[in-house]
Amino acid sequence: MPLVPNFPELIRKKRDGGRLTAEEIRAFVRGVKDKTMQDSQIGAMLMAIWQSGMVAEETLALTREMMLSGEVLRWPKEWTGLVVDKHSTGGVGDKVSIPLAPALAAYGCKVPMISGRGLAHTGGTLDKLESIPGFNVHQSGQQMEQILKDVGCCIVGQTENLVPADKVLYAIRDITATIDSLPLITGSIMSKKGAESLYSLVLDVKYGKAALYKDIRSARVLAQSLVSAGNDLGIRTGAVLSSMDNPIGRCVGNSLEVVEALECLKGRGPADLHGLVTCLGGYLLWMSGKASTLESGKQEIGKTLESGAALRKFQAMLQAQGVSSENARSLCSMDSDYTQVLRRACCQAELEVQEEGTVLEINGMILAEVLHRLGAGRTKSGEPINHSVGAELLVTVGQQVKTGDSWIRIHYETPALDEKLQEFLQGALVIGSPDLLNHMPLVSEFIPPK
Ligand code: IUR
Repeated sequence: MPLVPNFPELIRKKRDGGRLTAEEIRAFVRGVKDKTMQDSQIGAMLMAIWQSGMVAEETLALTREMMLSGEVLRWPKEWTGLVVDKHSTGGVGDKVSIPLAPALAAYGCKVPMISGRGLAHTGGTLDKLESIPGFNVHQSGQQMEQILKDVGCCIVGQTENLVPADKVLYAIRDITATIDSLPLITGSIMSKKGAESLYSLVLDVKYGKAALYKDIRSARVLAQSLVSAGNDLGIRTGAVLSSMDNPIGRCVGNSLEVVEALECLKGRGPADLHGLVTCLGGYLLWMSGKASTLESGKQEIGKTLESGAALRKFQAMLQAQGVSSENARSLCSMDSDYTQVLRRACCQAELEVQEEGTVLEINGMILAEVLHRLGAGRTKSGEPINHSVGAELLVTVGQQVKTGDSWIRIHYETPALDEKLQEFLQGALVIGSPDLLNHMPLVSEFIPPK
């Protein structure tokens, strides 16, 4: 390669379906990191990758180069076998990481979770946690190690030192319609997990109407790509395929999801959320040899939620990441008035059921699109979001409802929930006969480590 890479040439090669060499991929990632590549060129390269794809070797080279764009964390020897994590491909109402990280810490694991912000219509753990005043997602490697020593888990974002290439690519993918690309997702997720120097990792690969991949077959291909990249990096990596048609839990939107995650940590969360947290955590414990069966792994995670041990870890993590002790205590008390700490939107509106029957589905994609338009997500890189925008579902799938029952409460400010949006939102509620109910379990497949 010449000293200054010819970026238009690289973009052209990928655009025309060529295979990039490891050296060319290194030049691309370096150009992203040191800003010698312009944002317009980065956007064009992302679109070329989205269109032409990458073979497995290119995807692995991309993942490694992204990981090496920053610091690769190293942990004390005595933590060998203890450092674990979970990551999801994103969904609607997916707040699983928030209770799961402290639950794993309560079990004795070390969880250096590097998460992301909202991508397209899906929510991001970092945005959710930033609805808590003072919560600081920017932590150095040294600070992360101290928090893992003192607490056992932290949830942080990419920085100039930690997977900086993903920090840039993630934000540009979000605004260039290049999120749903197998090599880009693999590079993004697995570079972060590689930089965490994990022993073991569980991935939640979602499929369905509100997921990036709509059908289980393409989600399975993505899961296999992620699992093989993980194992190539020396991480014991397994995945579950889970359905993402209806939102997870009853709350969608950043601060409302924090409330629901806290309820789960207090042993009172919705059954589907509790089930997903214990399933993913249980699978991770089993996969990494810390539980003898999947069932006992699930039970161990369940115990940390029911005993309050995970909640205490979460409270300690909040304080370690900048939340005042008074606010952390208030959020984690069993009779918390969450609005003392989390800002509540000034306006709420409830929508009514328009026909009698059984709730067959609450379309997470439609709901996410409405919340996005109300300010819960971004359309420009780095744009501020309104953490208080969200929705509470007042009915669940399988429930019998009557005309006039309230089915959803929307929290909004500016822009307002106008008639057009209300009409669009009504399309999310699917009512019908109970024999049309889908009885598929949320988690339908486990992909073991290679
Ligand atoms: N989470 C990430 O960290 N990166 C991605 O590309 C997706 C989810 I999709």
